[in-house]
Amino acid sequence: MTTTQVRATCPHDCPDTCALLITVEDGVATEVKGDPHHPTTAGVLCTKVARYAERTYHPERLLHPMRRVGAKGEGKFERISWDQALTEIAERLGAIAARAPQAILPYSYCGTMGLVQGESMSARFFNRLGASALDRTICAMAGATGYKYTVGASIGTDLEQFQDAKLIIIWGGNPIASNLHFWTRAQEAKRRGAKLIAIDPYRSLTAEKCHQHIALLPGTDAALALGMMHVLIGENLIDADYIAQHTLGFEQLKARAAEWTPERAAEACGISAAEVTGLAREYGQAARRGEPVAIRVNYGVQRVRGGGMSVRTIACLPALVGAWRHAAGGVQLSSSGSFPANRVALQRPDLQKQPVRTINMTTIGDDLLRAASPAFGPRIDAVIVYNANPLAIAPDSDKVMRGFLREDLFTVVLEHFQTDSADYADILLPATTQLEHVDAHLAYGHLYMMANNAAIAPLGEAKPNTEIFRLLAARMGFDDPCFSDSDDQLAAEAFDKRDARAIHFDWEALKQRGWQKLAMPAAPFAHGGFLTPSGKCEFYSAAMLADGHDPLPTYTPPYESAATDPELARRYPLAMISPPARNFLNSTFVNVKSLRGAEGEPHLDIHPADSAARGIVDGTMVRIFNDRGSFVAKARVTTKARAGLVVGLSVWWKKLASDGKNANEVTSQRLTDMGRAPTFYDTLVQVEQAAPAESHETT
Ligand SMILES: Nc1nc2c(c(=O)[nH]1)N[C@H]1C(S)=C(S)[C@@H](COP(=O)(O)OP(=O)(O)OC[C@H]3O[C@@H](n4cnc5c(=O)[nH]c(N)nc54)[C@H](O)[C@@H]3O)O[C@H]1N2
Ligand SMILES: Nc1nc2c(c(=O)[nH]1)N[C@H]1C(S)=C(S)[C@@H](COP(=O)(O)OP(=O)(O)OC[C@H]3O[C@@H](n4cnc5c(=O)[nH]c(N)nc54)[C@H](O)[C@@H]3O)O[C@H]1N2
Ligand SMILES: [Mo]
Repeated sequence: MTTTQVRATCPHDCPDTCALLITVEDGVATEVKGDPHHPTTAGVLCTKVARYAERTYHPERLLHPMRRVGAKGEGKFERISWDQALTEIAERLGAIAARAPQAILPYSYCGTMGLVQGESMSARFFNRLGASALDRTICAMAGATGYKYTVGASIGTDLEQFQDAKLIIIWGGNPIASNLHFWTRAQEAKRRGAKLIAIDPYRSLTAEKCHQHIALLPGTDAALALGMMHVLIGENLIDADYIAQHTLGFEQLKARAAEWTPERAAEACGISAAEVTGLAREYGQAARRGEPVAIRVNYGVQRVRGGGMSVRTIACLPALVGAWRHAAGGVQLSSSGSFPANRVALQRPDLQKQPVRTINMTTIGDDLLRAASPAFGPRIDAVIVYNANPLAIAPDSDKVMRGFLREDLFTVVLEHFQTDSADYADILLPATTQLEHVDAHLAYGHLYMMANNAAIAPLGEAKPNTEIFRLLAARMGFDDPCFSDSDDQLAAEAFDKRDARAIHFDWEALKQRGWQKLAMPAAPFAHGGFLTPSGKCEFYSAAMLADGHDPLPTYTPPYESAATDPELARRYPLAMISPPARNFLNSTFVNVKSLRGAEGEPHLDIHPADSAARGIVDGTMVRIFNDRGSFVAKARVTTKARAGLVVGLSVWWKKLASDGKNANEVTSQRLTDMGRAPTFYDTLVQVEQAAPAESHETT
């Protein structure tokens, strides 16, 4: 028997991007471990990725191309050859492209975060084809935009510094579930005497383990941050030197913050004024004592109408108290802006002969149902889905389903499994998993460039995304030499070596070693150097004004709230959020039995006051509904959900739920204030006992 160990990287959409060691025995991957030497992975994997081999060898892996034989959505397919599949796709796309190339739309997100299997050959293909561009907004664009206005780029406190902080505010994140290796650092900080505070409407696994939990109403974070500013400035808990040297617009900010008394903030957030004042004092006084104070702001705050402004407002706090002076102070939203990823080389936008329209992936439901018009352009006639599962993860799911049901829509899906989206494919193509292909990775939670070597041969007839688009390009007669680049050639271009941060990037060396840290200062903004137009932390942003926003931090209540729409709130009085379940990764892993077993079935957490008013007891099957749709879940009566809030941990495969639906039946396609992003957590619903037929199926 030959046993080897292969260096790999976790491909999933998670800030941690772990370094993996794959044990391969006679060509079979038998163990997936965390690299003990990689400083952030430190030998520890989450339960999901520890089962990556189980997922790869899953009996339901797609192993050959297939053509639909049943109705759309029915999921009935027949096996065909690669040659037949490629011929049919090239013919269908060729005919559409001859008429209107922009009628073709790629739909992809971060099923893999790899720079190669993500957008490289695929982007070249669609650029050359002249297809519509996809605005990839489904996750992070609101916060990234707000942060950019304020700090200049997605650069912040290094994960490896957090253990030295004396106060950590975990703001809208649940790291025990979704950023485990940050939680390790936070726990170390706690052991060294730090205080941990969670700001979250839900008593998540993480909030439960913090010293303090502030359970505000969803979508009200900017009001809380403004209330904090009021106290910080009013009680002179600010760093006047840092403000004078490295910030812009303090006087205007001061005037704005003056309007936000703790009482006003508390009222908006549904918490007490003492909580607002207390939080500001903890933060400001620790900073005043010269202690590092750090904020980990995450995605929870962004998925609401004012999500961009919330992140922007929170991102002002460290500059106000001078927290950036310390390597362990400041704020981390995402580290992705630290990486000089060479997207131009990978994606070759120059292959596009003329400008194309952009379709927002968040509004795929509406856009698939739109007719051709001068404003919209051609109707969407073909969708190529890869690295994504829109039927499960996009908002307003009923519309998404109706769009994909269109008989005149040609749909190709590249997948590992027959997901909810795959059921709607005309042609379904088997893609390789991370164990079977090569890739290069950046991270959005740490600062290491990462390599993934192929550990095993592709299973069945599966092919990497890159190879599928290479073959399609050849079929379509695209003869630019770039369509022949190998995956190693692509990976070798992943980072721009001319950028000093990636000076140590060398693909062959990275493949050997697995990971390499960027060359970055430990405290990125200790001496200013913000990446904004002014080079300062912009409390006042002229760019925001030019883009039609309030140039100062402000608070906008959620679309679906009593403050904005009292009539709607009367009919649908409960706010619903659907954050990630610990054992799933978005909708990935839901079909892995051991992990689905750990989650059980779809649940809805509801506060005792709200359940009692509806005659619901623990275990009742309930129907959650609003004007957009409904889904069924089993009630868990718990004070983890604050009163007025219900929580449905997500994202379930619809077909693995008793009613064939999930939380996105009730979420809306409305967009955030900036970044054109989704408002998953800006959703009002009503909850009632499910009719016996609906509850029967799961009992
Ligand atoms: N296990 C697991 N890990 C994941 C994922 C997964 O699905 N499962 N998904 C990955 C992806 S794609 C992403 S983007 C990240 C997400 O990473 P995080 O942002 O850490 O996501 P969550 O774990 O959902 O934590 C969000 C928390 O915000 C809270 N929240 C909801 N609305 C609000 C609000 O308005 N204000 C505040 N302050 N809090 C609010 C929720 O209750 C939840 O506890 O995680 C990644 N990691
Ligand atoms: N209600 C609600 N909805 C949400 C969220 C929420 O919190 N609540 N979170 C949102 C967020 S943050 C995000 S990021 C999105 C995520 O949405 P998606 O990016 O669509 O993520 P997944 O649902 O994990 O689907 C990814 C798919 O890619 C496939 N895949 C993985 N690797 C490869 C590969 O190499 N090749 C090919 N061809 N396929 C591959 C996987 O098998 C999987 O089915 O969901 C969003 N939707
Ligand atoms: Mo995400």
